[in-house]
Amino acid sequence: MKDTIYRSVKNPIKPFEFNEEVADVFPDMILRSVPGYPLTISMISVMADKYYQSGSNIYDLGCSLGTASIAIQKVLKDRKSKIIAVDNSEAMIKSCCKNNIVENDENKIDFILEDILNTNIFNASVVIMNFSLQFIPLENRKKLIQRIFDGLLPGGVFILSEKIHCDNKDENDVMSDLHYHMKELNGYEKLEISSKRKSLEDVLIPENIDNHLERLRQVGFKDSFIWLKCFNFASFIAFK
Ligand code: GEK
Repeated sequence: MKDTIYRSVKNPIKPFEFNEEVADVFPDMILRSVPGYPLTISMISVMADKYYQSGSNIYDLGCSLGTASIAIQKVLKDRKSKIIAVDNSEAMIKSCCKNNIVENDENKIDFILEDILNTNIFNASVVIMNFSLQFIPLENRKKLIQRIFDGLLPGGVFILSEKIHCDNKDENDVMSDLHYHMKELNGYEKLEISSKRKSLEDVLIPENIDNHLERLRQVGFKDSFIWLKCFNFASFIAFK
């Protein structure tokens, strides 16, 4: 279903919410809005396959419609694993449960409706936050990442994708302009783009790359690298 949520201007523009209206159009919305989304998903499955440890858990925190989990489930095939996919949007989790027709007991996905700040993370070899940390209040981010670190097994990995902010104003302007240009080429109108941007203000808070790397180091990750960057979006892999 096509995302036309911001096509007609509804004043005042309300803060963005992951409600049923968004869940219904989410695949189209994320594909046309996040540069390199399909590549990110397919490479997450490559990294999960590489770093998954037998008998451990995989967490997909802020899973939306479970796209990353489903890609991992496919790649792990009959390797025994437990994929725990968590989101606090009822509309998203309802849709996941309805659509998850893949019957696979070897590496089944448990879809859980929960705030990821409360998720019990243990025996994990792979933890994914694909564009979800940016929605967590700034003051809670370090505590959450510490819990992820603590729940990982030695050798486990944390894969983190985020919209990022660049401190250099010129660089930030170029990257944002390119992102908006991509959205226009993907069929969004200028007004739609600016209305969505307004609704995301104070809801999606991007940080700069150094903040991310420094926090990963502070909680204990021994190495963290950027494995993908496209315009003002980046994805990190951190090793315990
Ligand atoms: C993908 N990872 O397709 N607890 C649980 N879920 C949350 C919380 C929270 N506190 N805050 C936000 N979310 C997905 C895409 S979308 C990214 C992730 C985007 C959830 C929120 O409900 C939404 O489903 C998701 O994080 C962010 O690979 O829309 O830009």
